[in-house]
Amino acid sequence: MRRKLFVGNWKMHGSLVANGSLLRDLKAAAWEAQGDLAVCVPACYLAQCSEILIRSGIALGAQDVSSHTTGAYTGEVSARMLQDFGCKYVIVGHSERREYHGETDEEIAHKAQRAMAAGLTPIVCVGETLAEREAGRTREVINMQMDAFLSVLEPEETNDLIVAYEPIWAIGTGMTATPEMAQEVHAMLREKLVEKSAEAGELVHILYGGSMRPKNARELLQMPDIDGGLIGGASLIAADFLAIAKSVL
Ligand code: 3PY
Repeated sequence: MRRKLFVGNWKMHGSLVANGSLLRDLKAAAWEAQGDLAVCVPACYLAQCSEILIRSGIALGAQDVSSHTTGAYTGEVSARMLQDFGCKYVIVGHSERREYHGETDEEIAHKAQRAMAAGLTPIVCVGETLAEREAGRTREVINMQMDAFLSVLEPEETNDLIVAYEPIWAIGTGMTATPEMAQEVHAMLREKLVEKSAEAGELVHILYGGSMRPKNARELLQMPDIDGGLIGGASLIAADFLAIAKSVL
């Protein structure tokens, strides 16, 4: 039985003052969550957040990592650097990075490998666009994205990652996949994991990320292959993030 996991993706939001108050509110009520909590914060706030979260039980993560280990890569942050700040997780291949920064499946696979080599758990995001869904290409697109990173991992390494299904058409648009639509894709994702390793099929968390909110969380979280959420906007409000994390029956 996989324990639910709720990961906040703060995106490019926050300030020293706002982060302090959000994390203090979260820490005070984290015991109410029916699962594990983590926040993926902008890189420049890792030091601040790491200090506030010490001994809180709330894990820290980053939103991206370099596909290189070290060297002349201006602006990049390596997996080792993230590990220095106590990161447990790093989001890899979020649709916003694929779309606005041209990240390819190949680069995303390298990022996931770098993260794992440094002892971090990559949260690898996959998802289809509205046009791809409407053309009936969801399975094909998801399989391609999964194959890209699964093919560079050994079967036993596959146990140590997290997959997030982010239907691109449901990000920042207010549209949400119905629980049944989401479950259908999560089941496909689990099939792909099982093909690689039966153990990974059992162990790997598959999070739903696409406008998860307090009002839709309960129904989504009832689905057998939805193991938690990668939560955007709602994770910036402590009460909303916690309300989602309490929506488990
Ligand atoms: C969203 O919920 O909008 C996200 O992109 C989560 O990563």
